[in-house]
Amino acid sequence: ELRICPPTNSQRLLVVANRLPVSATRKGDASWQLEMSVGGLVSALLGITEFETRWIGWAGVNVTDEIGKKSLTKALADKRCVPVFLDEDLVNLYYNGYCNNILWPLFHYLGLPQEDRLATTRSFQSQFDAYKKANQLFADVVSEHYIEGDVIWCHDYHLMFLPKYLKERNNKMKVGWFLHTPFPSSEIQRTLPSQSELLRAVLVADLVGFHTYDYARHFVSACTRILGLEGTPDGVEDQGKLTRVAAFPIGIDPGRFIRAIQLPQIKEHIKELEERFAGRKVMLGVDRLDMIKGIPQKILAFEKFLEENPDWHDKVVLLQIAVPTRTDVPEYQKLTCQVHEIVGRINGRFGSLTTVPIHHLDRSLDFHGLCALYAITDVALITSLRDGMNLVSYEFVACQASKKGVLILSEFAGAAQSLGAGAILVNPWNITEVASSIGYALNMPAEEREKRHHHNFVHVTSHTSQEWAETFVSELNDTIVEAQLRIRQ
Ligand code: ADQ
Repeated sequence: ELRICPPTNSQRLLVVANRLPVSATRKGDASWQLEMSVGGLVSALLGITEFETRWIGWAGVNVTDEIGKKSLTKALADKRCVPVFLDEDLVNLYYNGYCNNILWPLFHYLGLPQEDRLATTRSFQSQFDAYKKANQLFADVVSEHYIEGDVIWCHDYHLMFLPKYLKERNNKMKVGWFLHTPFPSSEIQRTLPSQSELLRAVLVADLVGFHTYDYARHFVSACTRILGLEGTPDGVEDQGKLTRVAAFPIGIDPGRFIRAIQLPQIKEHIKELEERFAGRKVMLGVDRLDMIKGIPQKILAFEKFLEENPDWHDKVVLLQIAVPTRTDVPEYQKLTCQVHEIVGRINGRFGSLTTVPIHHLDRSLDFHGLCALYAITDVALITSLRDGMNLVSYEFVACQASKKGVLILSEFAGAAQSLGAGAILVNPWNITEVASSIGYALNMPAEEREKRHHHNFVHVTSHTSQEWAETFVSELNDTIVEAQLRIRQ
Protein backbone atom coordinates (compact mmCIF):
# COMPACT_ATOMS: atom_id res chain seq x y z
CA GLU A 1 0.00 0.00 0.00
CA LEU A 2 1.33 3.46 -0.89
CA ARG A 3 1.33 5.18 2.48
CA ILE A 4 -0.14 8.64 2.59
CA CYS A 5 1.06 10.16 5.87
CA PRO A 6 0.48 13.78 6.79
CA PRO A 7 3.68 15.59 5.78
CA THR A 8 5.83 17.11 8.53
CA ASN A 9 7.44 19.54 6.12
CA SER A 10 5.36 21.99 4.08
CA GLN A 11 7.87 21.84 1.21
CA ARG A 12 6.08 20.51 -1.88
CA LEU A 13 8.11 17.89 -3.66
CA LEU A 14 7.43 16.69 -7.19
CA VAL A 15 9.10 13.31 -7.57
CA VAL A 16 9.46 12.49 -11.26
CA ALA A 17 10.49 8.98 -12.30
CA ASN A 18 9.85 6.87 -15.39
CA ARG A 19 7.53 4.54 -13.44
CA LEU A 20 5.02 5.54 -10.81
CA PRO A 21 5.22 3.54 -7.56
CA VAL A 22 1.98 1.85 -8.63
CA SER A 23 1.25 -0.06 -11.84
CA ALA A 24 -2.22 0.03 -13.38
CA THR A 25 -4.18 -2.77 -15.03
CA ARG A 26 -7.45 -2.00 -16.82
CA LYS A 27 -10.46 -3.89 -15.49
CA GLY A 28 -13.22 -2.19 -17.49
CA ASP A 29 -13.87 1.00 -19.49
CA ALA A 30 -13.27 3.25 -16.52
CA SER A 31 -12.10 0.86 -13.86
CA TRP A 32 -8.51 0.23 -12.84
CA GLN A 33 -6.62 -2.09 -10.52
CA LEU A 34 -3.57 -0.46 -8.95
CA GLU A 35 -0.69 -2.50 -7.56
CA MET A 36 2.65 -1.57 -6.07
CA SER A 37 5.55 -1.85 -8.54
CA VAL A 38 8.65 -3.87 -7.55
CA GLY A 39 12.13 -2.39 -7.73
CA GLY A 40 14.76 -0.47 -5.83
CA LEU A 41 13.63 2.98 -6.86
CA VAL A 42 10.09 2.35 -5.63
CA SER A 43 11.30 0.79 -2.36
CA ALA A 44 13.49 3.79 -1.64
CA LEU A 45 10.96 6.43 -2.56
CA LEU A 46 8.29 4.87 -0.38
CA GLY A 47 10.44 5.79 2.60
CA ILE A 48 9.95 9.49 1.87
CA THR A 49 7.06 10.63 3.98
CA GLU A 50 7.95 14.01 5.41
CA PHE A 51 7.28 16.14 2.33
CA GLU A 52 4.04 17.11 0.63
CA THR A 53 4.85 14.75 -2.24
CA ARG A 54 3.34 14.32 -5.73
CA TRP A 55 4.56 11.46 -7.92
CA ILE A 56 4.74 11.97 -11.66
CA GLY A 57 5.46 9.08 -14.04
CA TRP A 58 4.26 6.42 -16.46
CA ALA A 59 1.77 3.87 -15.04
CA GLY A 60 3.18 1.02 -17.17
CA VAL A 61 0.09 0.76 -19.38
CA ASN A 62 -0.84 1.90 -22.89
CA VAL A 63 -4.00 4.06 -22.75
CA THR A 64 -5.22 5.62 -25.99
CA ASP A 65 -8.85 6.60 -25.30
CA GLU A 66 -10.04 9.68 -23.42
CA ILE A 67 -12.29 7.71 -21.01
CA GLY A 68 -9.30 5.57 -20.04
CA LYS A 69 -6.99 8.54 -19.58
CA LYS A 70 -9.50 10.47 -17.45
CA SER A 71 -10.47 7.51 -15.26
CA LEU A 72 -6.86 6.46 -14.68
CA THR A 73 -5.88 10.04 -13.79
CA LYS A 74 -8.71 10.09 -11.27
CA ALA A 75 -7.82 6.69 -9.76
CA LEU A 76 -4.17 7.69 -9.40
CA ALA A 77 -5.00 11.07 -7.85
CA ASP A 78 -6.06 9.30 -4.64
CA LYS A 79 -2.50 8.02 -4.36
CA ARG A 80 -1.09 11.48 -5.14
CA CYS A 81 0.18 10.10 -8.43
CA VAL A 82 -0.03 11.88 -11.79
CA PRO A 83 0.28 9.81 -14.98
CA VAL A 84 2.36 10.61 -18.04
CA PHE A 85 0.81 8.87 -21.06
CA LEU A 86 3.25 7.32 -23.51
CA ASP A 87 2.04 5.47 -26.61
CA GLU A 88 3.22 1.97 -27.51
CA ASP A 89 5.71 3.00 -30.24
CA LEU A 90 7.27 5.57 -27.99
CA VAL A 91 7.59 3.08 -25.12
CA ASN A 92 9.26 0.66 -27.47
CA LEU A 93 11.84 3.13 -28.74
CA TYR A 94 12.34 5.21 -25.60
CA TYR A 95 11.95 2.66 -22.78
CA ASN A 96 12.80 -0.76 -24.26
CA GLY A 97 15.21 0.83 -26.73
CA TYR A 98 17.24 3.79 -25.58
CA CYS A 99 16.79 3.34 -21.81
CA ASN A 100 17.02 -0.41 -21.36
CA ASN A 101 18.97 -1.53 -24.39
CA ILE A 102 21.51 1.30 -24.52
CA LEU A 103 21.87 3.34 -21.32
CA TRP A 104 21.25 0.55 -18.77
CA PRO A 105 23.93 -1.87 -20.11
CA LEU A 106 26.36 1.00 -20.77
CA PHE A 107 26.07 2.40 -17.24
CA HIS A 108 26.69 -1.13 -15.89
CA TYR A 109 29.86 -1.58 -17.97
CA LEU A 110 28.24 -4.08 -20.36
CA GLY A 111 28.94 -1.83 -23.39
CA LEU A 112 26.73 -0.76 -26.27
CA PRO A 113 24.71 -3.34 -28.19
CA GLN A 114 26.70 -4.61 -31.18
CA GLU A 115 24.06 -3.99 -33.84
CA ASP A 116 23.81 -0.31 -32.94
CA ARG A 117 27.53 0.14 -33.01
CA LEU A 118 27.82 -1.42 -36.48
CA ALA A 119 25.22 -0.43 -39.00
CA THR A 120 21.84 0.66 -37.75
CA THR A 121 22.55 4.27 -36.95
CA ARG A 122 18.97 5.03 -37.98
CA SER A 123 17.64 2.79 -35.25
CA PHE A 124 20.01 4.38 -32.75
CA GLN A 125 18.94 7.86 -33.87
CA SER A 126 15.23 7.00 -33.75
CA GLN A 127 15.63 5.65 -30.20
CA PHE A 128 17.48 8.78 -29.15
CA ASP A 129 14.80 11.02 -30.74
CA ALA A 130 12.10 9.02 -28.94
CA TYR A 131 14.02 9.42 -25.67
CA LYS A 132 14.01 13.19 -26.07
CA LYS A 133 10.33 13.19 -27.08
CA ALA A 134 9.38 11.16 -24.00
CA ASN A 135 11.38 13.55 -21.80
CA GLN A 136 9.43 16.47 -23.38
CA LEU A 137 6.15 14.75 -22.46
CA PHE A 138 7.32 14.36 -18.86
CA ALA A 139 8.31 18.06 -18.85
CA ASP A 140 4.81 19.01 -20.10
CA VAL A 141 3.11 17.15 -17.23
CA VAL A 142 5.53 18.49 -14.61
CA SER A 143 4.97 22.07 -15.83
CA GLU A 144 1.21 21.61 -15.62
CA HIS A 145 1.43 20.61 -11.95
CA TYR A 146 4.23 22.95 -10.91
CA ILE A 147 3.53 25.64 -8.32
CA GLU A 148 6.17 28.27 -7.60
CA GLY A 149 8.45 27.10 -4.76
CA ASP A 150 8.09 23.39 -5.54
CA VAL A 151 11.22 21.27 -5.55
CA ILE A 152 11.38 19.01 -8.62
CA TRP A 153 13.37 15.84 -8.12
CA CYS A 154 14.06 13.95 -11.38
CA HIS A 155 15.09 10.32 -11.07
CA ASP A 156 17.33 8.09 -13.03
CA TYR A 157 18.77 7.48 -16.48
CA HIS A 158 15.35 7.60 -18.17
CA LEU A 159 15.08 11.34 -17.58
CA MET A 160 18.47 12.88 -18.34
CA PHE A 161 16.94 15.56 -20.60
CA LEU A 162 14.27 16.53 -18.10
CA PRO A 163 16.34 19.17 -16.21
CA LYS A 164 17.06 20.97 -19.50
CA TYR A 165 13.46 20.83 -20.77
CA LEU A 166 12.09 22.04 -17.43
CA LYS A 167 14.44 24.99 -17.14
CA GLU A 168 13.69 25.93 -20.76
CA ARG A 169 10.05 26.24 -19.75
CA ASN A 170 10.72 28.07 -16.49
CA ASN A 171 14.21 29.00 -15.39
CA LYS A 172 13.05 29.60 -11.79
CA MET A 173 12.25 25.93 -11.17
CA LYS A 174 14.41 24.21 -8.53
CA VAL A 175 15.57 21.05 -10.25
CA GLY A 176 17.61 18.14 -8.90
CA TRP A 177 18.53 14.93 -10.71
CA PHE A 178 19.59 11.68 -9.04
CA LEU A 179 21.01 8.58 -10.74
CA HIS A 180 20.12 5.19 -9.22
CA THR A 181 22.61 3.22 -11.34
CA PRO A 182 26.39 3.51 -11.35
CA PHE A 183 27.83 6.30 -13.48
CA PRO A 184 30.61 4.59 -15.44
CA SER A 185 34.16 5.71 -16.08
CA SER A 186 34.36 8.48 -18.71
CA GLU A 187 36.14 5.99 -21.01
CA ILE A 188 32.91 3.97 -21.13
CA GLN A 189 30.66 7.01 -21.26
CA ARG A 190 32.47 8.51 -24.26
CA THR A 191 31.60 5.49 -26.46
CA LEU A 192 27.96 6.63 -26.45
CA PRO A 193 27.29 8.66 -29.63
CA SER A 194 24.99 11.18 -27.91
CA GLN A 195 27.01 11.56 -24.70
CA SER A 196 27.77 15.32 -25.00
CA GLU A 197 24.13 16.23 -25.42
CA LEU A 198 23.10 14.02 -22.49
CA LEU A 199 25.74 15.42 -20.16
CA ARG A 200 24.85 19.02 -21.07
CA ALA A 201 21.16 18.32 -20.47
CA VAL A 202 21.86 16.94 -16.98
CA LEU A 203 24.15 19.86 -16.16
CA VAL A 204 21.21 22.25 -16.45
CA ALA A 205 20.00 20.84 -13.10
CA ASP A 206 20.92 22.76 -9.94
CA LEU A 207 22.04 19.62 -8.14
CA VAL A 208 23.18 16.27 -9.53
CA GLY A 209 23.39 13.30 -7.14
CA PHE A 210 24.85 9.80 -7.16
CA HIS A 211 25.01 6.90 -4.70
CA THR A 212 28.80 7.00 -4.24
CA TYR A 213 31.75 9.38 -4.52
CA ASP A 214 33.19 7.20 -7.29
CA TYR A 215 30.13 7.68 -9.50
CA ALA A 216 30.15 11.44 -8.81
CA ARG A 217 33.85 11.57 -9.68
CA HIS A 218 33.26 9.67 -12.95
CA PHE A 219 30.53 12.15 -13.87
CA VAL A 220 32.76 15.16 -13.19
CA SER A 221 35.58 13.53 -15.23
CA ALA A 222 33.19 12.91 -18.13
CA CYS A 223 32.22 16.60 -18.07
CA THR A 224 35.82 17.77 -17.96
CA ARG A 225 37.22 15.29 -20.50
CA ILE A 226 34.33 15.08 -22.95
CA LEU A 227 32.89 18.60 -22.68
CA GLY A 228 36.11 20.40 -21.70
CA LEU A 229 34.42 22.05 -18.69
CA GLU A 230 36.03 22.80 -15.35
CA GLY A 231 35.67 20.36 -12.45
CA THR A 232 35.72 21.96 -8.98
CA PRO A 233 35.46 20.36 -5.51
CA ASP A 234 31.76 21.34 -5.57
CA GLY A 235 30.84 20.13 -9.04
CA VAL A 236 31.16 21.31 -12.63
CA GLU A 237 31.50 24.92 -13.77
CA ASP A 238 30.47 26.22 -17.18
CA GLN A 239 30.98 29.93 -17.90
CA GLY A 240 30.43 30.92 -14.29
CA LYS A 241 27.41 28.61 -13.75
CA LEU A 242 28.07 25.90 -11.16
CA THR A 243 26.20 22.60 -11.19
CA ARG A 244 26.62 21.07 -7.78
CA VAL A 245 27.59 17.36 -7.96
CA ALA A 246 27.64 15.19 -4.84
CA ALA A 247 27.14 11.72 -3.37
CA PHE A 248 23.88 10.90 -1.53
CA PRO A 249 23.99 7.20 -0.58
CA ILE A 250 20.44 5.86 -0.49
CA GLY A 251 18.99 3.77 2.37
CA ILE A 252 15.77 1.91 3.19
CA ASP A 253 12.98 2.45 5.70
CA PRO A 254 14.38 -0.07 8.25
CA GLY A 255 11.48 0.30 10.70
CA ARG A 256 9.09 -1.14 8.11
CA PHE A 257 11.09 -4.40 8.08
CA ILE A 258 11.85 -4.50 11.80
CA ARG A 259 8.16 -4.03 12.63
CA ALA A 260 7.03 -6.58 10.03
CA ILE A 261 9.03 -9.48 11.45
CA GLN A 262 7.45 -8.88 14.87
CA LEU A 263 3.90 -9.38 13.54
CA PRO A 264 2.26 -12.61 14.82
CA GLN A 265 1.36 -13.85 11.31
CA ILE A 266 4.95 -13.35 10.10
CA LYS A 267 6.35 -15.06 13.19
CA GLU A 268 4.08 -17.99 12.32
CA HIS A 269 5.31 -18.00 8.73
CA ILE A 270 8.94 -17.84 9.93
CA LYS A 271 8.28 -20.90 12.10
CA GLU A 272 6.81 -22.82 9.17
CA LEU A 273 9.77 -21.99 6.96
CA GLU A 274 12.22 -23.00 9.69
CA GLU A 275 10.48 -26.37 10.01
CA ARG A 276 10.45 -26.78 6.24
CA PHE A 277 14.24 -26.29 6.02
CA ALA A 278 15.14 -27.88 9.36
CA GLY A 279 18.62 -29.45 9.37
CA ARG A 280 19.76 -27.33 6.42
CA LYS A 281 21.43 -23.93 6.24
CA VAL A 282 19.48 -21.49 4.09
CA MET A 283 21.20 -19.30 1.52
CA LEU A 284 19.15 -16.61 -0.20
CA GLY A 285 19.29 -14.54 -3.38
CA VAL A 286 16.60 -11.93 -4.15
CA ASP A 287 17.03 -10.05 -7.41
CA ARG A 288 15.17 -8.70 -10.36
CA LEU A 289 16.01 -11.16 -13.15
CA ASP A 290 18.52 -8.83 -14.80
CA MET A 291 21.94 -9.47 -16.34
CA ILE A 292 23.57 -6.98 -13.96
CA LYS A 293 22.58 -9.08 -10.95
CA GLY A 294 25.04 -11.89 -11.83
CA ILE A 295 22.52 -14.69 -11.21
CA PRO A 296 24.21 -17.29 -13.50
CA GLN A 297 27.60 -16.50 -11.90
CA LYS A 298 26.05 -16.92 -8.43
CA ILE A 299 24.54 -20.30 -9.25
CA LEU A 300 27.76 -21.53 -10.86
CA ALA A 301 29.68 -20.56 -7.71
CA PHE A 302 27.16 -22.49 -5.61
CA GLU A 303 27.66 -25.49 -7.91
CA LYS A 304 31.43 -25.27 -7.41
CA PHE A 305 30.92 -25.14 -3.65
CA LEU A 306 28.78 -28.31 -3.79
CA GLU A 307 31.33 -30.00 -6.04
CA GLU A 308 34.14 -29.31 -3.59
CA ASN A 309 32.15 -29.99 -0.40
CA PRO A 310 30.21 -33.26 -0.65
CA ASP A 311 29.54 -33.15 3.11
CA TRP A 312 27.27 -30.14 2.54
CA HIS A 313 25.08 -31.67 -0.21
CA ASP A 314 22.04 -32.30 1.97
CA LYS A 315 22.83 -29.64 4.56
CA VAL A 316 22.41 -26.45 2.52
CA VAL A 317 19.76 -25.01 0.21
CA LEU A 318 19.92 -21.95 -2.04
CA LEU A 319 16.63 -20.09 -2.45
CA GLN A 320 16.85 -17.82 -5.47
CA ILE A 321 13.89 -15.48 -5.92
CA ALA A 322 14.10 -13.70 -9.26
CA VAL A 323 11.31 -11.33 -10.19
CA PRO A 324 10.90 -11.16 -13.99
CA THR A 325 11.52 -7.72 -15.41
CA ARG A 326 11.59 -6.17 -18.93
CA THR A 327 10.18 -9.45 -20.23
CA ASP A 328 9.70 -8.25 -23.81
CA VAL A 329 13.43 -7.49 -24.28
CA PRO A 330 15.11 -10.50 -26.02
CA GLU A 331 18.27 -10.37 -23.82
CA TYR A 332 16.12 -10.82 -20.72
CA GLN A 333 14.29 -13.79 -22.29
CA LYS A 334 17.67 -15.41 -23.07
CA LEU A 335 18.82 -14.83 -19.50
CA THR A 336 15.72 -16.55 -18.11
CA CYS A 337 16.39 -19.65 -20.27
CA GLN A 338 20.07 -19.66 -19.28
CA VAL A 339 19.26 -19.53 -15.56
CA HIS A 340 16.64 -22.29 -15.86
CA GLU A 341 19.12 -24.50 -17.70
CA ILE A 342 21.87 -24.12 -15.09
CA VAL A 343 19.46 -24.63 -12.16
CA GLY A 344 18.05 -27.78 -13.82
CA ARG A 345 21.53 -29.18 -14.41
CA ILE A 346 22.66 -28.56 -10.80
CA ASN A 347 19.47 -29.96 -9.27
CA GLY A 348 19.78 -33.04 -11.50
CA ARG A 349 23.40 -33.43 -10.45
CA PHE A 350 23.18 -32.86 -6.69
CA GLY A 351 19.50 -33.45 -5.85
CA SER A 352 17.91 -36.58 -4.45
CA LEU A 353 14.40 -38.01 -4.69
CA THR A 354 13.35 -35.86 -1.74
CA THR A 355 15.48 -32.70 -1.88
CA VAL A 356 17.05 -30.32 -4.38
CA PRO A 357 19.92 -27.90 -3.61
CA ILE A 358 18.36 -24.91 -5.45
CA HIS A 359 14.80 -23.60 -5.24
CA HIS A 360 14.48 -21.04 -8.02
CA LEU A 361 11.30 -18.95 -8.23
CA ASP A 362 10.63 -16.63 -11.18
CA ARG A 363 8.27 -14.34 -9.36
CA SER A 364 7.94 -11.52 -6.95
CA LEU A 365 7.09 -12.18 -3.31
CA ASP A 366 4.76 -10.06 -1.25
CA PHE A 367 6.36 -7.87 1.38
CA HIS A 368 5.58 -10.14 4.33
CA GLY A 369 6.76 -13.27 2.50
CA LEU A 370 10.00 -11.49 1.63
CA CYS A 371 10.58 -10.39 5.26
CA ALA A 372 10.05 -13.95 6.54
CA LEU A 373 12.59 -15.28 4.04
CA TYR A 374 15.14 -12.61 5.00
CA ALA A 375 14.64 -13.53 8.66
CA ILE A 376 15.30 -17.29 8.28
CA THR A 377 18.35 -16.87 6.03
CA ASP A 378 21.81 -17.94 7.23
CA VAL A 379 23.75 -16.50 4.30
CA ALA A 380 22.56 -13.91 1.76
CA LEU A 381 24.36 -14.12 -1.57
CA ILE A 382 24.43 -10.93 -3.64
CA THR A 383 26.73 -11.13 -6.65
CA SER A 384 25.76 -8.19 -8.87
CA LEU A 385 28.22 -7.59 -11.71
CA ARG A 386 27.51 -3.89 -11.13
CA ASP A 387 24.76 -2.33 -9.00
CA GLY A 388 24.12 1.33 -8.18
CA MET A 389 23.60 0.49 -4.51
CA ASN A 390 21.59 -2.76 -3.94
CA LEU A 391 18.84 -2.42 -1.38
CA VAL A 392 18.27 -6.15 -0.96
CA SER A 393 21.48 -6.25 1.10
CA TYR A 394 20.07 -3.52 3.39
CA GLU A 395 16.69 -5.24 3.72
CA PHE A 396 18.36 -8.54 4.64
CA VAL A 397 20.40 -6.85 7.38
CA ALA A 398 17.29 -5.13 8.78
CA CYS A 399 15.56 -8.53 9.23
CA GLN A 400 18.50 -10.31 10.86
CA ALA A 401 18.44 -8.85 14.39
CA SER A 402 18.03 -12.29 15.95
CA LYS A 403 19.69 -14.65 13.47
CA LYS A 404 22.76 -12.51 12.65
CA GLY A 405 23.34 -14.17 9.30
CA VAL A 406 26.22 -13.47 6.96
CA LEU A 407 26.11 -11.17 3.94
CA ILE A 408 28.24 -12.11 0.92
CA LEU A 409 28.27 -9.01 -1.26
CA SER A 410 29.72 -8.09 -4.64
CA GLU A 411 32.51 -5.54 -4.46
CA PHE A 412 30.87 -3.94 -7.55
CA ALA A 413 27.65 -2.99 -5.75
CA GLY A 414 27.52 0.54 -4.33
CA ALA A 415 26.53 -1.09 -1.01
CA ALA A 416 30.04 -2.54 -0.75
CA GLN A 417 31.18 0.95 0.28
CA SER A 418 28.73 1.15 3.16
CA LEU A 419 28.42 -2.49 4.28
CA GLY A 420 31.95 -3.55 3.28
CA ALA A 421 33.28 -3.88 6.82
CA GLY A 422 30.46 -6.22 7.88
CA ALA A 423 30.01 -8.22 4.67
CA ILE A 424 32.30 -10.68 2.95
CA LEU A 425 33.17 -8.85 -0.26
CA VAL A 426 33.66 -10.90 -3.42
CA ASN A 427 34.42 -10.43 -7.09
CA PRO A 428 31.36 -12.10 -8.72
CA TRP A 429 33.40 -13.00 -11.82
CA ASN A 430 35.74 -15.07 -9.65
CA ILE A 431 33.68 -18.24 -9.20
CA THR A 432 36.43 -19.91 -7.12
CA GLU A 433 36.54 -17.00 -4.68
CA VAL A 434 32.74 -16.88 -4.32
CA ALA A 435 32.61 -20.66 -3.77
CA SER A 436 35.19 -20.47 -1.00
CA SER A 437 33.41 -17.47 0.56
CA ILE A 438 30.24 -19.58 0.73
CA GLY A 439 32.18 -22.18 2.74
CA TYR A 440 33.65 -19.48 4.98
CA ALA A 441 30.23 -17.93 5.60
CA LEU A 442 28.52 -21.25 6.37
CA ASN A 443 31.23 -22.14 8.89
CA MET A 444 31.62 -18.68 10.46
CA PRO A 445 31.77 -18.72 14.31
CA ALA A 446 28.88 -16.96 16.09
CA GLU A 447 31.12 -14.27 17.55
CA GLU A 448 32.37 -13.14 14.14
CA ARG A 449 28.84 -13.25 12.70
CA GLU A 450 27.58 -11.03 15.51
CA LYS A 451 30.35 -8.51 15.07
CA ARG A 452 29.84 -8.28 11.32
CA HIS A 453 26.05 -8.06 11.65
CA HIS A 454 26.32 -5.33 14.29
CA HIS A 455 28.41 -3.18 11.96
CA ASN A 456 25.87 -3.51 9.14
CA PHE A 457 22.80 -3.13 11.36
CA VAL A 458 24.06 0.17 12.78
CA HIS A 459 24.64 1.46 9.27
CA VAL A 460 21.28 0.34 7.85
CA THR A 461 19.30 1.74 10.77
CA SER A 462 21.09 5.08 10.82
CA HIS A 463 21.21 5.80 7.05
CA THR A 464 17.56 5.71 6.04
CA SER A 465 15.72 6.64 2.84
CA GLN A 466 14.04 9.43 4.79
CA GLU A 467 17.39 10.95 5.69
CA TRP A 468 18.57 10.47 2.09
CA ALA A 469 15.62 12.47 0.74
CA GLU A 470 15.92 15.19 3.38
CA THR A 471 19.63 15.64 2.68
CA PHE A 472 19.10 15.82 -1.07
CA VAL A 473 16.25 18.34 -0.84
CA SER A 474 17.99 20.56 1.71
CA GLU A 475 21.20 20.51 -0.34
CA LEU A 476 19.17 21.51 -3.41
CA ASN A 477 17.59 24.43 -1.54
CA ASP A 478 21.02 25.54 -0.22
CA THR A 479 22.58 25.28 -3.68
CA ILE A 480 19.94 27.62 -5.10
CA VAL A 481 20.38 30.16 -2.29
CA GLU A 482 24.17 30.12 -2.80
CA ALA A 483 23.75 30.57 -6.57
CA GLN A 484 21.49 33.61 -5.98
CA LEU A 485 24.06 35.11 -3.59
CA ARG A 486 26.82 34.59 -6.18
CA ILE A 487 24.78 36.39 -8.84
CA ARG A 488 24.15 39.34 -6.47
CA GLN A 489 27.85 39.71 -5.64
P1 ADQ B 1 17.10 -2.50 -8.39
O1 ADQ B 1 18.01 -2.86 -9.51
O2 ADQ B 1 15.68 -2.84 -8.56
O3 ADQ B 1 17.19 -0.93 -8.07
P2 ADQ B 1 17.69 -3.14 -5.50
O4 ADQ B 1 18.28 -1.90 -4.98
O5 ADQ B 1 18.29 -4.36 -4.95
O6 ADQ B 1 17.76 -3.24 -7.09
O7 ADQ B 1 16.16 -3.13 -5.13
C1 ADQ B 1 15.31 -4.18 -5.47
C2 ADQ B 1 13.98 -4.00 -4.71
O8 ADQ B 1 13.01 -4.86 -5.28
C3 ADQ B 1 14.11 -4.37 -3.25
O9 ADQ B 1 13.36 -3.48 -2.48
C4 ADQ B 1 13.54 -5.78 -3.17
O10 ADQ B 1 12.90 -6.06 -1.96
C5 ADQ B 1 12.56 -5.80 -4.32
N1 ADQ B 1 12.60 -7.13 -4.94
C6 ADQ B 1 13.59 -7.66 -5.70
N2 ADQ B 1 13.28 -8.90 -6.07
C7 ADQ B 1 12.08 -9.18 -5.54
C8 ADQ B 1 11.22 -10.32 -5.54
N3 ADQ B 1 11.51 -11.43 -6.19
N4 ADQ B 1 10.06 -10.23 -4.86
C9 ADQ B 1 9.73 -9.11 -4.21
N5 ADQ B 1 10.49 -8.03 -4.16
C10 ADQ B 1 11.65 -8.05 -4.80
C11 ADQ B 1 17.86 0.20 -8.67
C12 ADQ B 1 19.37 0.04 -8.80
C13 ADQ B 1 19.97 -0.32 -7.45
C14 ADQ B 1 19.61 0.75 -6.42
C15 ADQ B 1 18.12 1.02 -6.42
C16 ADQ B 1 17.76 2.22 -5.54
O11 ADQ B 1 19.69 -0.94 -9.79
O12 ADQ B 1 21.38 -0.43 -7.55
O13 ADQ B 1 20.01 0.32 -5.13
O14 ADQ B 1 17.63 1.27 -7.73
O15 ADQ B 1 18.49 3.33 -5.89
